[in-house]
Amino acid sequence: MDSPLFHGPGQLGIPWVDSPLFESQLATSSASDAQKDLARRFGRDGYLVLDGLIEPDLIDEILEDSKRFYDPRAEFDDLPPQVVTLLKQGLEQAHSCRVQDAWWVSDAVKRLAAHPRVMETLRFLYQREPIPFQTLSFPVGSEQEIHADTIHFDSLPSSFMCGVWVALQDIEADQGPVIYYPGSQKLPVVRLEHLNQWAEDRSVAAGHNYDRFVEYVQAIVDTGAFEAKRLIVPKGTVLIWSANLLHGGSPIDTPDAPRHSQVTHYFFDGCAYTAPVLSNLMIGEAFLRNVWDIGLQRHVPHVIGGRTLEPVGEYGRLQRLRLADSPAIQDVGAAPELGAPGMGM
Ligand SMILES: O=C(O)CCC(=O)C(=O)O
Ligand SMILES: [Fe+2]
Repeated sequence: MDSPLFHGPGQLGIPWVDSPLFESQLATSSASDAQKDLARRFGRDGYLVLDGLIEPDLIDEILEDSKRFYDPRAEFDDLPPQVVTLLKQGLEQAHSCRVQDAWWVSDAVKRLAAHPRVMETLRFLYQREPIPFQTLSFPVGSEQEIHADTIHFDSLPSSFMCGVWVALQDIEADQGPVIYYPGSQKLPVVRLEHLNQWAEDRSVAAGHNYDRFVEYVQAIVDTGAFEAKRLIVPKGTVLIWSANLLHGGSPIDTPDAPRHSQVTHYFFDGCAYTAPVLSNLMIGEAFLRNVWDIGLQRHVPHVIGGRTLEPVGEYGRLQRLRLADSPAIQDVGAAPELGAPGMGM
């Protein structure tokens, strides 16, 4: 029991609040009673609703900037073409209008993604450094099917990921509020092998595999085992959901009702970062995410147990990982170039 692995929260490759050692570590922690309560609730329910964290002025600045990034005619000549494609592609969707990674063109979006009070809360909940790696800006409800983010974004070891959703306006029941299922984060993390699926080299397979996942989640919801909650909240409210919590966007009852919100997705440091829906993790083939820290504006390496990993070989879009400092397997092949920042899905 002298190993630091068992003393320090955040040392194990299991998120702190899910760890069997959580309660005993909490008992000896210097955290305030209020913080302890927060961590316990996050562990039990898989989410937290917080208010008073975000300055109204910052939200107004985002809303002002969003007029430009939601405008389909806006031109961004100073940006790399692949970033412009990224910014524009969600606007063209008939359903679920959104802009991915608007932080490229809005400093306010970037500041919300790396907001010190959000970062501080996540750092405490996970006892690791949070990495904001993707923003999604929504002018209307997403009407997104119920899912867990672990199918899109998961770490190795698993579940060092969360979403933070911020209401940029008051949200009422008819505007397609976020829907979520408290406690569902305790279900097993599901990957393709649990659904009898494989990731193929061609991207077309991803949609098919995702459909199977959505059917699986819907079957869980249909059992009635989890109570649905809808997020009807004032402007400025923050919802944190853990990676495996089931959530989505409820139907919009009033057509064209706005539902301005920003979601930022976070990983935590000391992990490798994958897209499970595009990976065969059961046989060590990973679609690795190219993680760009939006706050620090730097690339984040894949690290497990303090040792850096690098990708080797390529199987279509899939790769294997090896320890960068392991001489034994130096001859496996050269690591391919990593792509441009922010190009993860
Ligand atoms: O905003 C929503 O309705 C859901 C968004 C979502 O699921 C996500 O960004 O992970
Ligand atoms: Fe999600």
